[in-house]
Amino acid sequence: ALHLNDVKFFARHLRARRHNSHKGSYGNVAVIGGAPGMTGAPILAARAALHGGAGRVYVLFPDQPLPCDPCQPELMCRLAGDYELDQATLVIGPGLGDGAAARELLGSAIASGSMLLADADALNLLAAEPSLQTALAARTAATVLTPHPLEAARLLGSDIKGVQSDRLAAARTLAARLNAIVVLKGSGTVIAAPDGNIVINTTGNPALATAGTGDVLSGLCGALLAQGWPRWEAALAAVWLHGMAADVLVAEGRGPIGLTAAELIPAIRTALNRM
Ligand code: NPW
Ligand code: AMP
Ligand code: MG
Repeated sequence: ALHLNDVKFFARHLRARRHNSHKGSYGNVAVIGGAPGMTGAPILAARAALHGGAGRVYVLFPDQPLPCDPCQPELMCRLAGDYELDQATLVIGPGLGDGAAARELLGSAIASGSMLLADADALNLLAAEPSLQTALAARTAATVLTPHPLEAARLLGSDIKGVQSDRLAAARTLAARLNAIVVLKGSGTVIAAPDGNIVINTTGNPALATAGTGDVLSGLCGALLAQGWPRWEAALAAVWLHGMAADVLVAEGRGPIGLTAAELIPAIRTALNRM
């Protein structure tokens, strides 16, 4: 596997913002998640999408919508059933839960023609329903999956030990089986494509071992997809930037102990603008 350590690798996909562009030029991201008790997860993803450059960002709740995020009023919060899913790049799963509405939304998201990033509970629902896996593998629009080792184990019918003993094989198998870019998270995140391409990320550190950092990664990757990055490069760059932001914050003394997922978000924006 190639080890990812060169910013020049992605620089050609960064496009300077044209003077006469507008928010419609940078894509819509809709984050689908936030069952009661887990509303912070999609909000972190949505804030990351906004700071990652998406033109408009929605948070679509499966059951009870929050009216808005008072600390991030740019976000548009809706009941998922009231939004036409074909209008945005979809990030589904953060805090989504496993209720009936969640299952139905995942089916609709997979069936849509939109680019799709599935994380967290969306991956758990997928693991439980082979028919959804078949539908996912038949998609033509970009699909990215971002499992942590336990989510990957559920998808593979294995356990954490089995996944961690050969992380490259686990990521490769899932990418081929589900016809998706697979980001197997954890120290030394592995990014695998259905065509056999595989990379190990070199940025990041244990400051990231805290609640919500995975949700931030999913929103960031959604934002790069929405801005037109090719799927493979979007996944690689999101993982690289997320880890780089954590490395910079640790160098500044804001970690590794007690860094929060929300603090990563402005640091990711800085890393992106400096690329
Ligand atoms: P252990 O502890 O080692 O046995 P789950 P979740 C393992 C939402 N969130 N290497 C590890 O197992 C999410 O979006 C909401 C090895 C760990 O205990 C989801 O929707 C938040 N093992 C939902 O909560 C903030 C690893 O997996 C277990 C590993 C549940 O997601 C938090 C956890 O997996 C959260 O994002 C690694 N690198 N990484 C909010 N503010 O609203 C993970 N594991 O049981 O699927 O639970 O990941 O917490
Ligand atoms: P999640 O488990 O979904 O919240 O995702 C956790 C995020 O933090 C992923 O991007 C992981 O790759 C990253 N992460 C967690 N622990 C470490 C670690 N020890 N070193 C580097 N990255 C980590
Ligand atoms: Mg997670």
